[in-house]
Amino acid sequence: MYQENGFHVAVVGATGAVGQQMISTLLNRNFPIRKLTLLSSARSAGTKVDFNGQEVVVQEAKPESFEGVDIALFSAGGSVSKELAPEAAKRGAICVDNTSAFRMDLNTPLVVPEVNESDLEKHNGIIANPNCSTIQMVVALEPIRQKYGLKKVIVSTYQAVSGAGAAAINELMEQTQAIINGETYEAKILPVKSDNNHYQIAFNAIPQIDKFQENGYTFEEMKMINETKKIMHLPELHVSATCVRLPVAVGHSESVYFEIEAEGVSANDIKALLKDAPGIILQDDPENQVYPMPADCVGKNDVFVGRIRNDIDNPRGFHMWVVSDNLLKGAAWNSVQIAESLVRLGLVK
Ligand code: NAP
Ligand code: 3JN
Repeated sequence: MYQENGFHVAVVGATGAVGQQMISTLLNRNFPIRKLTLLSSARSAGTKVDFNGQEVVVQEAKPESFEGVDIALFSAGGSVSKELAPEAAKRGAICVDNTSAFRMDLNTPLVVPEVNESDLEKHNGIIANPNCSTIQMVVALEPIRQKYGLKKVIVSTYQAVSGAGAAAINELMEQTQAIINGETYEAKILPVKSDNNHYQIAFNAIPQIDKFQENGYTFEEMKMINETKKIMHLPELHVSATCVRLPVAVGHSESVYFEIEAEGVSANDIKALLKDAPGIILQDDPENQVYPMPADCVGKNDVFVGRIRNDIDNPRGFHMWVVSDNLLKGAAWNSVQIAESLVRLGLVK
């Protein structure tokens, strides 16, 4: 499991919903690890984590924790990344940051390997991993952009609670059980733990993910809009988003409307293109009721696409349904995939 010629890898936020998936993804991919350092806040320091049969003790994340680290995967919130990623980079580590802290920074590449792997070459010690909802959408849109050009995207999301962390998964499970038992359960986490009001998620749909901005969009919606333009190198692309939380544990779904530049393209052309596109599994057979659903995508690294059809009124407009495991391609797998690309491109010292 440990490889003598491998890298010293640190996972920051190792006890969290994403951090746990990062650890299992590193293991499943047989990522070349010489030494594994697991970091969290002081609350979880001392926790023992099993790594392929060997115990690793979680430590409190501090600037000194990154001495000798080659690759640091951050997933402990934006304020932790803002404080500690520059400290890690200063000590020679390449940081792959899963938070929004550096995503829109002009000097930080924002990378989805299927779309813009070559942006990694411009890194200055920190690489940003995009928002989960953005990642699965751009994987599906990029082959379409390459072949037919892209003018406009309008997306509505149906997001799983695990995107809001381990506490939100517990809230959905306990609240569902309480309602079934006829008991009351006070919502404390969703839609946003630090916001004023909390609403029932069990048997409900909440049209708020992250805090509202002055323009009436939520921060999650603005992340999708701004990150899509940056990753696809399309500052002029028209993008709009509505993000909704559903009582699903894992797996984000998206209804994506897009308008292409080319004329005379059919839904079958788009299906043929996506069938062989990297990172995508096409599940599109309406006659046999075949389409992607989150329950089928859990634990898989791919982006699943179906329900591809022409807009009734606009021959250049199309609709598709895009589903992926938000903790894997949306977070842990995309980060480990970036780390694999960095190694393959010889960008890790
Ligand atoms: P989570 O389940 O609540 O876990 C949070 C993790 O961060 C825990 O390991 C926690 O350690 C650690 N942590 C908290 N404060 C810390 C501190 N001061 N110093 C060091 N570690 C600290 O949350 P999650 O769902 O894993 O998400 C974590 C972060 O990942 C989010 O805040 C977000 O920025 C990012 N994220 C990104 C995406 C994406 O779209 N790409 C999706 C989900 C999450 P303790 O156990 O000690 O509390
Ligand atoms: O809610 C979701 O489904 C995705 C949430 C992602 C998230 C949660 C808390 C903080 C992020 C993110 O990565 O965009 C952040 C953040 O801004 O770092």
